[in-house]
Amino acid sequence: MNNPLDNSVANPFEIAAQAAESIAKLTGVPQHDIALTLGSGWAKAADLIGETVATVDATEVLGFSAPKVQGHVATIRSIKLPSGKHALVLGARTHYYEGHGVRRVAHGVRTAAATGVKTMILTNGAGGIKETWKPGTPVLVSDHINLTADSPLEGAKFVDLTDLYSKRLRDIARTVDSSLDEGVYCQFRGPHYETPAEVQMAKHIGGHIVGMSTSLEAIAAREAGMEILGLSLITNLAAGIQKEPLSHAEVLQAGKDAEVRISGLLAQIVAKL
Ligand code: 8IG
Repeated sequence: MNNPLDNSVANPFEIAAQAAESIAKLTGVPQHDIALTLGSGWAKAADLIGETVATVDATEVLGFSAPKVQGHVATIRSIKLPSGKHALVLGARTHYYEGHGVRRVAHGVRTAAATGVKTMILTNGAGGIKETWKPGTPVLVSDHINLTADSPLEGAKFVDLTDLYSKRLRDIARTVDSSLDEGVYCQFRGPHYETPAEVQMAKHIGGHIVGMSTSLEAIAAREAGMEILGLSLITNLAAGIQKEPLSHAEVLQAGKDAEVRISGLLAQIVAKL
């Protein structure tokens, strides 16, 4: 239960470096090139992108802890792509709403960076504001609005976030599926879903997607110098956009229903990186 990241005098980058060292040891792969965080609905992609070299229980790696949400998995997988590149699949996202602070949220991407990763793929399940999006629609994240009022950066680190979600990588994704739409991701703290009024606020300030992850991780990934691809699976229309109340069970089911299709899409995108 003791997590070294919770010690405020510890250096999170040092802990990420140590975590990367154990991943190298436990997987036998000294360096990784691409990392993927698989959110709800995206888990099957891990089986499709290549050959699994090793699966590590995330709790064996420094700084990681078991996720509390049903439907989330706590493994770290090393996968060899047909291209020969090595992908690290992080099934162990810590959400901001868990209340363990931004260091734990950023630890996955910081560890990925420490293993040598240059391309970070962040996926999530999310609510859609655009009425043309049906549940099960995958969309590219074009930008974000961070509504957590927090940052994974500590101290005077003025990191540029222009083109945070790489235009180059979005263009590559659209060579796989030209119908892929894109939108601005609004990260709310959660774990409650939004009120319809909050969804209207998100819409008015330029948001298209509402979720509870990704933005803080993307900031940490950019700080670490990685290029970022963001993908959301719209599992539900946001509160008030859909007439029915939101249920976590239905959200998980929509993710399951779309999983094979969107995981295939993601695998095809990864093959082009
Ligand atoms: I799946 O409608 C999923 N995650 N904030 N709002 C927020 N997060 C979500 C939603 C949603 N659906």
